[in-house]
Amino acid sequence: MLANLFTPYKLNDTLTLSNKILMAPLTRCMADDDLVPTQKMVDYYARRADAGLIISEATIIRPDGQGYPNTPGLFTPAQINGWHVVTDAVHKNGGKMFAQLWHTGRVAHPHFFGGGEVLSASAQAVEGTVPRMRELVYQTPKPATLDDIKQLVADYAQAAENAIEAGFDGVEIHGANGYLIDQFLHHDSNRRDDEYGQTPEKMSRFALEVVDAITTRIGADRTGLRLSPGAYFNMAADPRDRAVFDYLLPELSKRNLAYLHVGIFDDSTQFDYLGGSASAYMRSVYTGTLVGVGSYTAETGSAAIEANKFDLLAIGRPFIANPDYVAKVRDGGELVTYTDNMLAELI
Ligand code: FNR
Ligand code: 8K6
Repeated sequence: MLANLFTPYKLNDTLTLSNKILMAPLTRCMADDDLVPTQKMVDYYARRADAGLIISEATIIRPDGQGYPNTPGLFTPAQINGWHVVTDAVHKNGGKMFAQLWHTGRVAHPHFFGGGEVLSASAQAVEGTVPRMRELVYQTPKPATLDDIKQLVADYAQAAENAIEAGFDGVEIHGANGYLIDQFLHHDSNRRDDEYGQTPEKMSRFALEVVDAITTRIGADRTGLRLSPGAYFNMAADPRDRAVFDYLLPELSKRNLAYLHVGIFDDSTQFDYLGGSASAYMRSVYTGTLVGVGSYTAETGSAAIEANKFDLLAIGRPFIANPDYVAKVRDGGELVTYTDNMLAELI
C-alpha cells in the first residue's frame, strides 16, 4: 500500500528523487544571531537525508524580510558558508536539499533589522503581534514603489544564486502562507492601482517576475514554488482571488518548474471559492508536478498519490518528531506523535 512512496520520481532531466516523501519547510528559529545555520542545524538536516528531498526552513533573502527571531538568511558570505556545511552533510548522507527563499513582507518587524520600514503590496497591516513576542505589534507597511519591486526581484535572484553557491540542489520560492509574494496575489493585501494590482494579470506580475528572474539565473529545473490559493494564514479570504490563481497557474504550467507545492496546514480545509481543497484546485489548473501537504499520514498521502490527487507528499510536523520518519514508514516502525513543545529543541 505504501509502496508507491518508495519509488524514485524524476522531476526533470537534472533531478531524480530517490523516493516521494519530502521534508516540508519548517521554521525553527534556531540560527545564530548573524542568521547563520549552526552545527545543531547541520546535524538535524543530516539526520533527515533519506527524504526524497529536504526543503529547508524558510530562509530570508535580505534583512527586511525577517519576521521571526533567528530565522536563517542567504545574503551574507557567513550565511552561505554556514549553509554549505548543511548541504555537504545532507549530500554525504545521500540526500538532496532545496532552500526555501523567503521575504515576509508585511509580517516582517523592524525589531529584527534595526528599524525602518516594512514593505508590502499596499498599506494594509496584518492584525496582531509577532508570535510569542507580544510587545511587537505588526506595522502598517509601506507600499513597494516600482524601484522597490525591481530591487526585490533582483534580491530574490541573488539569493537563488547564493543558494546554488551554498550547495543546494535548487530553491523553493516561498509564495505561500501570507508572506510577501502572496501579499501581491490576494485582494486583502493588494489594493494597488498600478501595473501590479487590480486585475489577475497585474496581481500575478510580481510573482511571475520573481519566478522568471530566478529561473533565468539558476534554471527552471532547479526552481520550485509554493503557493496558497486559499487564504488561511496571515490573510483574509476574498472570492475574487480565484481569478488571480486561474490566471497564474496556467502561466506557471508553461514555465516547466521543478514542482509546485501546496501551502496549507490541513489539506482537508475546503475553500468555497476554490470549489474544494487547495490541492484539488491546484491539480485542476496546473499541469506540472504537484507536491501535496497538510496533515497527511504516510497512509493517507500514499492513497492520495494513488488517486492521482498529487505526485509527491511533503511531511511537516511528523518529521519534527521523527528524524527517522522515512525509515520508520518504510520498515513499519512506530512513529512518535508531534507536540508543539518539540519546537524547543532540534532532535
Ligand atoms: C511550518 N510551515 C512552514 N511552511 C513554509 O512554507 N515555510 C516554513 O518555514 C514553515 N514553517 C513551519 C514551521 C512549523 C513549526 C510548522 C508546524 C509549519 C508549514 C509546513 O511546511 C506544512 O505545510 C504544515 O506543517 C502542514 O504539514 P504537516 O505538518 O501537517 O505535515
Ligand atoms: C513560517 C512561520 C513560522 C512560524 C510557524 C509556526 C507555526 C505553528 C503552527 C501554527 C499553525 C497555525 C495555522 C493556522 C491554520 C488555520 C487553519 C484554518
